[in-house]
Amino acid sequence: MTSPVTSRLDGDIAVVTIDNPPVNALGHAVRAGLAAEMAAHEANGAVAAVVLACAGRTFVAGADITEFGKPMQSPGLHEVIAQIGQMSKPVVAAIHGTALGGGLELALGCHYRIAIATAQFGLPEVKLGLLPGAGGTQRLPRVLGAVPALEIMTSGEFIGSDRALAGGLVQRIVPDLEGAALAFAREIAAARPLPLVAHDDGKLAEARANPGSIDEFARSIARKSRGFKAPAAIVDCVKAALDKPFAQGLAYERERFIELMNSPESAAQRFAFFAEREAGKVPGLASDTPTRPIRQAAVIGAGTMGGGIAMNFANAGIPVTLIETGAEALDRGLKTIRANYEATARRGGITPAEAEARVGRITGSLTLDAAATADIVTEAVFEDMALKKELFGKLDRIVRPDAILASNTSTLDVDEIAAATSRPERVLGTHYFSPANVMRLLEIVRGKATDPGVLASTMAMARKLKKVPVVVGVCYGFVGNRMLHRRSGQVESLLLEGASPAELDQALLDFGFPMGPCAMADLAGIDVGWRIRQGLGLKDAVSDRLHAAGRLGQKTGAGFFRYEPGNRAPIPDPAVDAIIAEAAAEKGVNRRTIPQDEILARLLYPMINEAAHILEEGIALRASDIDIVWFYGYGWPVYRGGPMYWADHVGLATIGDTLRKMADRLGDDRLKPAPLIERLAAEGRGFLSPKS
Ligand code: 3H9
Repeated sequence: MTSPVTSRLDGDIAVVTIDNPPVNALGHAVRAGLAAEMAAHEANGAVAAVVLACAGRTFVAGADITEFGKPMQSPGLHEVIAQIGQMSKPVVAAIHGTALGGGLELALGCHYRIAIATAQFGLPEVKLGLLPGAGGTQRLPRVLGAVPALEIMTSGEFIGSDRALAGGLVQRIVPDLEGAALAFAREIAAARPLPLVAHDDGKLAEARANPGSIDEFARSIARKSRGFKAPAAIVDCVKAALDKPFAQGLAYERERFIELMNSPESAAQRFAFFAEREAGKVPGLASDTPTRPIRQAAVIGAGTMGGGIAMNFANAGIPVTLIETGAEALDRGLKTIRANYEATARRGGITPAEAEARVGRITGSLTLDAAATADIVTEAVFEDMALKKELFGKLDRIVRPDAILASNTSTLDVDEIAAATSRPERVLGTHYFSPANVMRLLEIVRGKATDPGVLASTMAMARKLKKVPVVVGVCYGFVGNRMLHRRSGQVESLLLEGASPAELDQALLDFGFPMGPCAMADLAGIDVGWRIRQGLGLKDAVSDRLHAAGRLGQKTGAGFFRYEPGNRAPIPDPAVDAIIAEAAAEKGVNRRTIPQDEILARLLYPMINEAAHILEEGIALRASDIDIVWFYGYGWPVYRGGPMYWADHVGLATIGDTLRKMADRLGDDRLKPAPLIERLAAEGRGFLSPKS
């Protein structure tokens, strides 16, 4: 097998090139190739300096994540980096694309780094539940200072070449990498001593003089990263960088890296990384399916959803027309958008000029004709089939023949909406999640007639809008809301049986959700759920009573909880306990104390059961897509894996047994385990187990 690492000589400069598509990950063959090439150049008296560069679209984007969890083959990355550090001639990393994780650590182990202006740098291991394990926690603080390095490592965010140059992470920004790298290598070939980050701890002086700054950072990161192990471990490693000699700091980092690598949290986060990439692939949809770029968009409906959707386009630099029927509603929608952007600018998220530019990309209109030139028209009007069909019929006569017609329906039949047009093949659903400008999930609802090019173009658009697209089929509520509906069904019966709203919420908060179901209902508005139930002819003994009492949630200062003015923190309210007790008495329910693990099973297992039906019906393409929906649409804690991954770890036999008992006790046949759960449990498999 040919090595992914090769060398060529340009006079007395050796150029070592890593060519390991797609992202030049540091798999075993690369590490072994690097070790061999570096040893050869060290031994070759005709080589005065070495340039380390990468072929393809990027510098090394990290260790090879697919190798994690398996025994590591020698040489390890830290060994290769140590070998470079011991060389008697300079090694220059020449960086383009993204130098990430082990890639940046490799570059930090070289004597010099140069980059082109578009290069980006980061240590995103934290997103995989890991810490930089090849010297990153010891070297980056020595280059940038302890707190700036902590910010980069605990957020996983990338920095650009301007910041890298200013901080001393790179020595030079060059216009053309190849020629400039050779010239730079010649320039420094004879300079001695060879500079190594490990030898220079001047930038640590500030944090050493003020250890309180690290403690303060540790406290703030602990608040923000509840349930995640890696951020605190990164802080510990930086403390080691401050307190211990370099070699001991490195050893401590290694120990903590291995601990995280073997943790269930990291295994779940690594699963999530690949699941997200998998969700972008649609079986039968060729990766080279031609797509049409979206250059102009229109959104119908200037309410909360429509406004949020329009902001997505504006954020991505795409001009968008926001269309409403009444001047007052349009004006309100546009004002809200402006206020949102101004608030982001005040918080420092974007500059005031950028806020103005984004507002400037959104034009209001009171006529549907304004959608005539759009590449995609997104409907975000009231959830009413007759209204949507009428609108799509009208749009059909107005929009360009090649325009995409998208509905933001959260429940309705996209095929029925498409049938109201003469071009059902150009219609699909784009289901955004509230707040639409923040939440990253986009359920793309493929209708039975949706054209592959329309689907591919919408997925490409989603990525441009920085969304995570997941393709789903047509059914009531699609993937996310259909499952959520099952959870909501249990809230009422748990309350009647004796759990308090605070106990319900605490069970999910402890599991890692950012919010419990009762606080979430208060945020969305108790009247919203009430209106949906009215439409479906459903009743809810507790919520209907809250509604009748005018407890509409946060907006009225009371719902399942009460709220102090100007404060969103939910406070348990004895008045609600009385309402629940009254409802339970009326229904003749015997109340009892319900343990937290039972609450959790009652809330989550019915959702998993519904997901099994969703999978069997082919509404989701694969189990891991369901996990992605829950990470990005509902705040499912990624360190537990998604509902499917988690269910596999609980065991489908356990879940099936519990569901069967629940169904019997509550007299609810919908809780009976789905045939897929029964079948997989009988085979000893999980949702995500490969087919044997
Ligand atoms: C690390 O470095 C640990 C060290 O500190 C210590 C070691 C001792 N490995 O995202 P894309 C695949 S931890 C294996 O669609 P983009 C990916 O699965 C690592 N495979 O492209 C996909 O495969 P497929 C720290 C990887 O242009 C294909 O490449 N580094 C890896 O949108 C294209 O990926 C990171 O966490 C990998 N490291 O974005 C960086 N990376 O085509 C992780 C990617 O079969 N990577 N693949 O589906 C990224 O953030 C993005 O992939 C990147 C490109 C920004 C590079």
